[in-house]
Amino acid sequence: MKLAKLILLVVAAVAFVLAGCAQTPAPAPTSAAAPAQPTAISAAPAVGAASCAPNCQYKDMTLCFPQLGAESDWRTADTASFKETAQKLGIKQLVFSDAQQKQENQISAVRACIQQGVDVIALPPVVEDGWEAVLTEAKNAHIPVIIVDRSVSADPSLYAAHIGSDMELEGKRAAAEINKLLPNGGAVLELSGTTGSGAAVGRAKGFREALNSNIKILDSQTGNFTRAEAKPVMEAFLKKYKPGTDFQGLFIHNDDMGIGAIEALKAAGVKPGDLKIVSVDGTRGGFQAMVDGWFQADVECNPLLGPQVMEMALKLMNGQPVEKNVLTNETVYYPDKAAELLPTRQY
Ligand code: GYE
Repeated sequence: MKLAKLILLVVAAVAFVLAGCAQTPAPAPTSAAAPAQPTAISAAPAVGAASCAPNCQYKDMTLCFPQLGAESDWRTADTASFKETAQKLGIKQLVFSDAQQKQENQISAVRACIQQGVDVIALPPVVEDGWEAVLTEAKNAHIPVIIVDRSVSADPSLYAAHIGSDMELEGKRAAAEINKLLPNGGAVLELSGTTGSGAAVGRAKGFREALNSNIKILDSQTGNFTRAEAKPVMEAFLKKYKPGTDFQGLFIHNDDMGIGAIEALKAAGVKPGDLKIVSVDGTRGGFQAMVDGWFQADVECNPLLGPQVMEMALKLMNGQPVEKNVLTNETVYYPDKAAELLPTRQY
């Protein structure tokens, strides 16, 4: 009896230990559904990243923010979020620049920040590729980099963390709306964002993955995330394809391009509701387009990233561990609530 008990105890103990082992490391999140799941803890940077560590405060922080441009209302709100948060928290300096959607300008801005010896760099990369060299330079200078908003293709060991939206999920959400709006199938046109940007690549991928097989993507062209560039693209589409006949819907990668497209649609005599239009961002302009009957859904992408980024930057300065990938919690908005919500929108 005693021996049997002992064996039972040993078996239970072994099982307990094995179960414990199986739980570490924590599995990577399989679904990107918000709210974000904490992922692996970043190994970089080394403890004591700043000389004030482990007692650094916001007043000690010099944060470099080489903004990628001013192409959209989303971007304007993002910039405002960083500037307002920096002021509110009383950080020592926000080193801000506007790269006008040119990667070479962003790279120069990062290099200038490395030269200056900033504490942390928060980089919103205009495109995914081509960051290895400058990220290596920052790493060698022991300046942690937080990739903000869009992603990079560089090895994750070259940066401390990423904070931003799950662009693929946004594309999937847009496809789910188009699937609902075109239950019998049909064809859509895609107005895509900046070529090679994490936002455009992710949204296009997610959209294709989740689109019903009876819905065809008739054509896809970039409008570079701007109103000015989207309008002529829509005009060219309308010369080539007949709305309602050749295509029934539009997937537009951001609200600003949607607003540019609406101008072209109006000029061509298309009426709100003639086409099923799904956009991304959830800006005031997007909400207005829903109120006016042009957009049937707007997939949220939240630009108010300043507070999260500065909180993480302080942790990095203090040599504390941070989550490697922090995803923003987002939803989908519809016309039925658009008029009610419009006055409450912050961007
Ligand atoms: O959707 C668009 C902006 O990278 C998420 O960039 C951002 C995108 C946003 O120009 O409006």
